Amino acid sequence: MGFCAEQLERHAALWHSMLTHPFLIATRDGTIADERFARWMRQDYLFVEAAIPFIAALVPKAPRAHWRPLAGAITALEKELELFEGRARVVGVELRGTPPSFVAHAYIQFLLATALRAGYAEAFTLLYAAEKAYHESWKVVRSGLEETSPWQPFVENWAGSAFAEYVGWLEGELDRLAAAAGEAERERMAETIALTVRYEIAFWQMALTDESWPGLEE
Ligand code: MP5
Repeated sequence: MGFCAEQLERHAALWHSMLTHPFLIATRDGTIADERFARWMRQDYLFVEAAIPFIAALVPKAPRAHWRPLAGAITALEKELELFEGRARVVGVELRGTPPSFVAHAYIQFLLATALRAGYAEAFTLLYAAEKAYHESWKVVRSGLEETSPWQPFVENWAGSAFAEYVGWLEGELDRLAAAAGEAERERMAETIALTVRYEIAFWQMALTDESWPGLEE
């Protein structure tokens, strides 16, 4: 069994909590409150923006063969930002001007710190885990979302075949990096997967509940 399959099995309970999160279920069922979905849009827009310097910081550590796919990922992220802007216009949401929530801020710092401080295999693990998490999460939404929903373009973006292919590439490369890593590095990679999935759950939870900072609630 490859590293990715092994880790999905090892952290099955965490993946299950993520994929059954009430935010995803309510979005799938069309019962998500507009304000909650708007909160996710505003906060995820900040996350996607931060994902660009995250990937850019991976490039100097990456093997030459990864430069083109990583550059492609940056281009895709710019398009994704346009997707958010287009959807926000359609539903009348102001994307800009909201500061990051505590959870979004923490997750973004985790992204950037990992890119700058960790080795390539560990940072690539974070990229894989975050992309795999969104691919699987939006497949849950796709399984019940009405065709006419304004959120269908998000489904197409993350649950569609082009993204599936990209996640498949990440998986194959991560399996190879893990096979070449030593025991201690492989363990850090495994921890990165668990931590990333915990952040993903926290992010859905924040979108569902609030974007305040601890101790500063009104
Ligand atoms: C992704 C995302 C997917 N947009 N937001 C969170 C909280 N996790 C993962 O990453 P990308 O870079 O938008 O494909």
